[in-house]
Amino acid sequence: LFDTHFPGLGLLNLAHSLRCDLERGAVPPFEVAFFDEEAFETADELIETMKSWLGTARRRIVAASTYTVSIQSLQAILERFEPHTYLIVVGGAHASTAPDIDGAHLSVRGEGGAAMRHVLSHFLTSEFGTGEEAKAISFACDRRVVSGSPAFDRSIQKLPSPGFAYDLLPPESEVRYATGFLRWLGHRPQLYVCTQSCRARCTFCSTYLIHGRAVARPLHLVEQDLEYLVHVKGHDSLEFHDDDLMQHPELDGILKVLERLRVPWFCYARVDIISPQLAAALSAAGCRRVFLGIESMNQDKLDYFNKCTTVEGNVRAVKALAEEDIGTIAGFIVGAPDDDVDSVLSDLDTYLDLPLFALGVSVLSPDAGTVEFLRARKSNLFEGQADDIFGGDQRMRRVAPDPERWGSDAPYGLPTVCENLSKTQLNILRQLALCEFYFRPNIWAGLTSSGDASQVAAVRSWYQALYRDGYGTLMQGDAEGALKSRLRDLRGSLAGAEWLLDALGHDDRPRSPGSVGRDADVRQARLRA
Ligand code: B12
Ligand code: SF4
Repeated sequence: LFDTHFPGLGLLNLAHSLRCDLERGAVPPFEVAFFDEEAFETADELIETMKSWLGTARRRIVAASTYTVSIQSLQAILERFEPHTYLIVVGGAHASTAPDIDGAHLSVRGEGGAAMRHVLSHFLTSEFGTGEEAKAISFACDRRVVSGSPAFDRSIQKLPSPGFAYDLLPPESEVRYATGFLRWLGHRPQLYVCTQSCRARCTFCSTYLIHGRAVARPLHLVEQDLEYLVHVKGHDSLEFHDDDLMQHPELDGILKVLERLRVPWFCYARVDIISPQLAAALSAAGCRRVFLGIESMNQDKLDYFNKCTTVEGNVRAVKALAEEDIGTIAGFIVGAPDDDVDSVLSDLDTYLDLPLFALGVSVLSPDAGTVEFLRARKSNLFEGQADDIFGGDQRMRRVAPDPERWGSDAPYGLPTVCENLSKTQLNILRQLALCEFYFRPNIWAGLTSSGDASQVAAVRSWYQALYRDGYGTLMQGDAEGALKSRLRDLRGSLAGAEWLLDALGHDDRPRSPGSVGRDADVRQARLRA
């Protein structure tokens, strides 16, 4: 009920880009379809449907977008396509940072428009793999291994409206796109981006490795895209998945367009630019939720993450948005090298004092290619075995989560980099932070304030899961010291709380230890992929 599921914008962008290439005669004739795993009950069904659509076409190409967390399940699917019959191309977040992927013939780093144009035009010719458009493609041929380097085509600046091939999405009767309840603003949301990359360089983030320098879509194209989504496709709410929508140089113009369109919307933003004036302008334009990458309320940690923000700035931004009735969803990262129980709890206390709508808590992940990843490789934590730890490749072109070794807690199949706390302890602190934040009557009231029955049901099902899997696990563990007293206080605050009975639908209680899942969201993300 509370699961998020969105169409992959990367693939829709590539399909649109190739269709534009076709119109100007830059690629040979082709047909394209988009297959969404969510529309199928099983992987078998997905694979059979794809094979059936590809039928007996002369050239059958399967293109897939990659995430580190789900790379193994994707590989298992790709390996079901006979390599002599289908050309398998991968790209996206994981391929850009760790391009050696089993089961793929070609792996593309960075933005894929130019590379796909090259594949369609030149594969199996002597020109394949040569020239600027082939720069991003890694492949092996005749015992020759070609290692591509990231390429950024900046196509978002030029592609005509609507920018993404939304028309390829399966009908709503087959797959339901849904946002998480934290960002739920309408019944038919759609995803959109009009900028790529970010000015900042936070140590844990890989956006600039995938997208290069920041780039923005011109206002007149954004206007046409948004009108298409609202007036032609009938979406009643929008989600901007730009890393930081505020960095668009024509933001004022975009806000005017949105004000005219009169749909509620969500976006991500950095704190440093949110002023009371900007918050007022966002609100007037229909903005109702903003995800702020606050990450920590401890200045040393912000500096360690190279966040280039301040604790005071965090407070100012949240208050400015709250004044305008915009709900802030704050990011909180636990597990920096120096973190310990006391530092995480004192960080959490500061969050609890902020006028937030919601909180997202994650355990610091040394994602491939990031500064965190490079630091982890060099750190003493892994006693000189870092190459082996991330997938067994010294050049770090192959990074594979290893859940058997590192567990399926977040970050899935990867080690953590905290020197004082184990991965299990970090995940316990994560659950504690979620419980202390959400198990407060004002937060429940805020999340359910829309009065829409389906939304309340989704929030309730999430609260039930948090109570069962989060609170239940916490109460069954052996806590000591500061953690023990926090748990006692938490239990005390919930005892007999009327609002909680309402939130839980009156009937949920923690299950036995064996049946308690530790990281349901990552597991669900994997299953979905
Ligand atoms: C939107 C988004 C989501 C949406 C997903 C919507 C969807 N269905 O795609 C939601 C909120 C669900 C989500 C979830 C997660 N996300 Co996310 N997400 C993003 C975000 C902000 C934008 C992606 C996007 O749509 N961009 C716009 C399109 C046009 O760009 P693109 O997808 O990158 O595609 C271009 C290129 O990558 C390339 N390309 C992409 N696919 C392909 C395929 C081929 C064949 C080729 C040739 C090229 C190619 O060409 C495209 C056009 O230029 C990115 C950050 C970013 N700015 O990229 C993070 C990001 C991709 N997510 C990230 C992470 C970590 C996650 C989560 C694991 C978070 C979590 N802890 O749960 C989950 C995992 C989801 C899963 N699969 O299991 C990381 C990825 C790290 C990694 N190495 O995998 C990123 C980079 C964030 C970051 N800054 O670190 N995410
Ligand atoms: S501000 Fe956000 S998008 Fe930009 S580098 Fe930092 S984490 Fe990545």
